Amino acid sequence: MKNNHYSSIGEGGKLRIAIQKTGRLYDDSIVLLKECGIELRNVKDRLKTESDNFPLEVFFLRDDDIPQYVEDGVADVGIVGLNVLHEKCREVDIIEELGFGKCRLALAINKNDEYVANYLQGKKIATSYPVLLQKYLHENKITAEIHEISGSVEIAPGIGLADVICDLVSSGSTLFMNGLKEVETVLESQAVLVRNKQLNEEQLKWVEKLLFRIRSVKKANRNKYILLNAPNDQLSKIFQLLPGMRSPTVLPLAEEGWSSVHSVLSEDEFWEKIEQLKAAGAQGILVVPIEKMII
Ligand code: PRT
Ligand code: ZN
Repeated sequence: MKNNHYSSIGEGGKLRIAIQKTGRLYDDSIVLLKECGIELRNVKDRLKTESDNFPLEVFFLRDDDIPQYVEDGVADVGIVGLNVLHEKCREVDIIEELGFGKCRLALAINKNDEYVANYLQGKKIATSYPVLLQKYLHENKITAEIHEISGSVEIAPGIGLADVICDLVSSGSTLFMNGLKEVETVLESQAVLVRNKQLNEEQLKWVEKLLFRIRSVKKANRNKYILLNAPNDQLSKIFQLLPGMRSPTVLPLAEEGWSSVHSVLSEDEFWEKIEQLKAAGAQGILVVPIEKMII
């Protein structure tokens, strides 16, 4: 299908985004757009919807179809798992990792088997990801038989269909419940924003605006706003722990010799920093979420 479809940006048109219709990526995709301040008209039971406060049209599709729709230019951008994207081998640009839908495509074997060297040689492996598995086997010089099945891959060893499986894993409980253990990672995956390769200037401009909002939301989600009280003679120690965006904000408290310090903390170092701040004399620590972070 040709790019620059009639309803894309230009002459009152809208940027078109493809997201999963139902499934594991649906809720997070809708929440992300919402956090970006993009309000969608009624999204339930629709093939597509649009926003009135951002020029965006949303197509709801099966995740497997999203790479092709974006490659063909039926949608300008899309949200899809890296696992599906790489399996489908479509020519699109990955423009942002979105941090949700995290999982890994992994090889798993019977939990009672010892995973010795060359274990996989000559084995029968069941998977819904034959392309990614073939690539992995080739790169690791393993000769094995790929048995492609479309769902419930985890039951394949139990019914004698395969010796090994190659499937998506997140918590690992499905493997555990089926008497399997994970032995190799084929691909680390998460949802990504992809873009058609031939967008025009106007389309690119709106993709950039969308991307700017997504990055601000992601940054805000990764950070917390922190407020604390500290004796003035401890402030320099506390400043070292809290660099903030530029430097912390300091306000005097009504009680002499004390100050209120405000700053931003990244989630990754959060608990460690809180302990260090307490040890440095901080009291009354408040931590609040940040809605957007524009730097
Ligand atoms: O209908 P449509 O084709 O759109 O949906 P789908 O059924 O193909 O996909 P869906 O909704 O199940 O998953 C969409 C995407 O979510 C996947 O392509 C991945 O990118 C991502 N994702 C993240 C996962 C998982 N985590 C996941 N755990 N997709 C599937 N699983 C399954 C896995 O296949 C296994 O059956 O969950 C089970 C394992 O989970 P744990 O937690 O027990 O390890
Ligand atoms: Zn699917």
